[in-house]
Amino acid sequence: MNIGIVCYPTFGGSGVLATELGKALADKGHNIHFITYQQPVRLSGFHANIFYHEVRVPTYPLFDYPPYETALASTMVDVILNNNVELLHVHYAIPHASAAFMAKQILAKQGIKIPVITTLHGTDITLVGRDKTYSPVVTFSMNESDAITAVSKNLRDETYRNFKIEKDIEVIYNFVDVKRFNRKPIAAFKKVISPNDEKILLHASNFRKVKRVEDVVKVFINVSKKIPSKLLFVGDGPERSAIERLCRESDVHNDIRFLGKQEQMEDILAVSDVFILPSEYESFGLAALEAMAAEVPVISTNAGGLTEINVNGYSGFLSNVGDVEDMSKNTLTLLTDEKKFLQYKSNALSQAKKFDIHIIVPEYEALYKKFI
Ligand code: GMT
Repeated sequence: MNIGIVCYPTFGGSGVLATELGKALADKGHNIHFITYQQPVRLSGFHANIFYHEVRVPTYPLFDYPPYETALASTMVDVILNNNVELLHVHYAIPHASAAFMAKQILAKQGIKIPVITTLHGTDITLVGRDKTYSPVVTFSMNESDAITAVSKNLRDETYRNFKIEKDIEVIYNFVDVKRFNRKPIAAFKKVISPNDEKILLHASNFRKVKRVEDVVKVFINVSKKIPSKLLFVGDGPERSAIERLCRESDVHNDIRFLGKQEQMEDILAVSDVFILPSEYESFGLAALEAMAAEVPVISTNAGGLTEINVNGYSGFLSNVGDVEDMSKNTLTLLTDEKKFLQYKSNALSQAKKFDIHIIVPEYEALYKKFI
């Protein structure tokens, strides 16, 4: 199949998932055309079946806001016409679904029928898409898509709750390449991070308010009162400088390291003991799934789709949003009982295997086949 994939090229979960999907489909022999404004971060090296088409957004003195959506729709038309693309798969509704609708209409005038699949990822529905500035266009373009998928049951239900959707939303869970994430720790790296074999807590996110990163710091302060430990932060975003300030004001600031944006998450996960995700909402929580694939138990909230991924008392623990004391207690339960910890590590891996790339990618292929 010749598939066009549209996504955000950044470190965000939707872009990561879309890029990994494209790479997996290319490995299976399909031709994949990425249409984005930058090379996606997880797309490196050369693959015979992968093509990258940049969306150029020319500026003009009149444009206070360069019309990205128009540029995107025009690039979609150009790529489809010149590469025999048979289907467009857009990740994140805004503005990808409406740009795809526009491209579809332009091509229809030329007698070309191009199916559009929209995959909803989370904030496109729960935060941004619900805003009345966007919601009429989001609702319309979802309904005009040939198929809609959501990355969890929770997100599907939230979409039905917040928008007037006239068709079925299929749940296709996010996935992880378990083989890639299940790595041996690099001893030299571990030694640098925890020279005296301290326990390592990890958090990775885009440091938005919805992630409640301050709760990670609070949990770490509680945990390090009881056992020697280190905290690693991966990622960057609007809340990062406030979090750095919070850390600097605490007694444990020397035990906290900010690693910034990282491409080799598997190496960082391999040295980590526990992954902390105290989000106010996650439609899925791809970062938690990647942690579980690396045998790292997850301490998370029970918000949104996290309950479908992390199993309380099995692959980790779930707490109410903001219940720092419970999250601290659960972290200590794992880190002070070696037998239990090893059991949870193995459970985390078993749970991640249910979302393995080899199980989920065929679900997308089957969906594409219905329309091509
Ligand atoms: O908030 C983020 O983490 C970024 C956002 C995105 O679209 O890049 O993530 C959303 O999509 C991910 C991939 O499907 C999910 O794993 C995240 O849970 C979801 N974020 C939220 O719902 C807040």
